Amino acid sequence: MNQINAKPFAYHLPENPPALIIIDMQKDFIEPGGFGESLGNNVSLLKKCVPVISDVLMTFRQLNLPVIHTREAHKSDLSDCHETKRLRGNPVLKIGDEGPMGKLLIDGEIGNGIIDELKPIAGEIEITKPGKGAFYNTSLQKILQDKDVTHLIFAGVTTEVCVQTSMREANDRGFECLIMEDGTESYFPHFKQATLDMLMAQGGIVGWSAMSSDIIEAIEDVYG
Ligand code: TIU
Repeated sequence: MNQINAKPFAYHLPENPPALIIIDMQKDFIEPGGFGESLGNNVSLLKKCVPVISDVLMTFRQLNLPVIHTREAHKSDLSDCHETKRLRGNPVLKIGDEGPMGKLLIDGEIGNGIIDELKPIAGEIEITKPGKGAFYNTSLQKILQDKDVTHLIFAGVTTEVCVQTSMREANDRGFECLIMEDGTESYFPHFKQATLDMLMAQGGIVGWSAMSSDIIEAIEDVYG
């Protein structure tokens, strides 16, 4: 069967394989001393999805399927960072300020890099994005169209901010989107559940959700 066991109903897998879109698995959000913690969050809550995403990533790598990693990042001169974003939340350390892992949310700094467990390898695309959504001011749409990719499997952090925004942007661009239920986390567990519910409501108004084990099983079955 060319489908993933998903909610609110089965997710059809097309002939041209889906891309795995891993959103913002960066030290800045997952490790202490980064942008996420500067906003007052308990960053330890996000760790749970790391081994889950790693398992699915290994499946995509073994089958040579498309993988895209995103990073929320700004230029060091902050020319691509709205002042409104920098000041929002009135954090002690703002975007661009020096923290223990380098300048917060700035491209090229240690803290802005993807965590070691999920580091991109040759052939995988890494996109820097100045917004919460992965399509805003990036070349993601063109990259996917050039590869004839129509289906996207989303994982990463945080569920209700960058993952949800990216999935909604993708849905409006005509992509068939699925979110990996155990491959995403939020600083607010009840926001994670609310987001999953919202995305899937009304017959999948934004898309589908599925567990990593069901994703791996179907992907191996169809593309293996
Ligand atoms: N603060 C928060 O929950 N998230 C972000 O700022 N960025 C992402 O979700 N990547």
